[in-house]
Amino acid sequence: MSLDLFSPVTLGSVALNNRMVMAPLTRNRAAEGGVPQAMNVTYYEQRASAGLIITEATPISPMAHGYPALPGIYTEAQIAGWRKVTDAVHAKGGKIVIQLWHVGRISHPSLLPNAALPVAPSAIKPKGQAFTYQGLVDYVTPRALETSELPAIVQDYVHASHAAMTAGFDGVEIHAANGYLLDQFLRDGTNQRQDQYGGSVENRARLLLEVTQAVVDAIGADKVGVRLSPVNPFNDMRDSQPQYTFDYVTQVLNPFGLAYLHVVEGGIHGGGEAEPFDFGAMRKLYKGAYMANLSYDKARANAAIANGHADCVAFGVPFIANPDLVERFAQNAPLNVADSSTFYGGSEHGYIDYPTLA
Ligand code: 8OZ
Repeated sequence: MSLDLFSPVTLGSVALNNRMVMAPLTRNRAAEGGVPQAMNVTYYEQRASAGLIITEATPISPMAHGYPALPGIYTEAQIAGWRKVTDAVHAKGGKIVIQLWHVGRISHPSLLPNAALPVAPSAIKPKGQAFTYQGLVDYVTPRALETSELPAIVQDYVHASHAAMTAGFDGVEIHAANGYLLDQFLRDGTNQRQDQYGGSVENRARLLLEVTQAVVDAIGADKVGVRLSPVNPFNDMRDSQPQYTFDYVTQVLNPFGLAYLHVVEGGIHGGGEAEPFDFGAMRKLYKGAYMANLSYDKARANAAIANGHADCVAFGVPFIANPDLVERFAQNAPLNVADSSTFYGGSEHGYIDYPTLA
């Protein structure tokens, strides 16, 4: 029998009942203060049959915020809120890691302490508009971080990782994808720094590697994953040599012995056409467990696992609309269709009221 989505697998120290991962999904439904609330507990608990849940992207500090109603992972109240989530998922036999997030330039002063400017590797304004509490507003030109400010950001990741352990998570995923802070350092369209964090790919990867090392030192490599998106143009991102850049990043992540590498294998969120990229070649460079993501269906996911491309596959939209996606795939049952008008913010409707099989 070849491996498929229903074969158990262990990623670092995290033992999964199956290889169906719930992808990180921004839903904008946290309570005041970035505190997870009752409907968030229900939402994750309903999806606990996934082999692994990756939480929605979660800011590691007040300056890491970039959208309304995000949960955080840096205050006592946030930790207590998340503890209810992890307890509920564990009681159902599931596993859950939290995605650690700093948005960098994808923010707006109205979302930041003292109306601060968003921070970024370089002072380059993204095209497009920020989601704020006042609606869509043009992005502003961010402030370029001083070299001397970077150690404090690394420490924010460490603080958030300890908070995640206190909150009962099985691990953390470092969000280095989709045009947020760490990805802004990796790709040369957003990184025009002159210091040791810009220029060569070795320099552009430095912040991600320092964050990864610090988080690994804090909680152990077997509880840490990293997410990359080499060619996702969302958030006005580009790199002049994506294959070269991300083949390098993949290879320098090998020595950490991480729980997994999670890769968005193309463009998502309607950010435009993704450049060509050989994900098979990148995957072959990686020595550890590989999590694939990008509009996979059951057949393509099973094929990717059977042929050794992926160890597990993350599904996003299907898990929004189908809390029992694992059971539906097992039975070849029809899937509920997701309502995109309720993806970002709102009530319990479109969040915890999708039906399970009878
Ligand atoms: C969609 C809307 C807001 C945030 C990502 C965290 O792309 C996100 C995100 C996606 O990683």
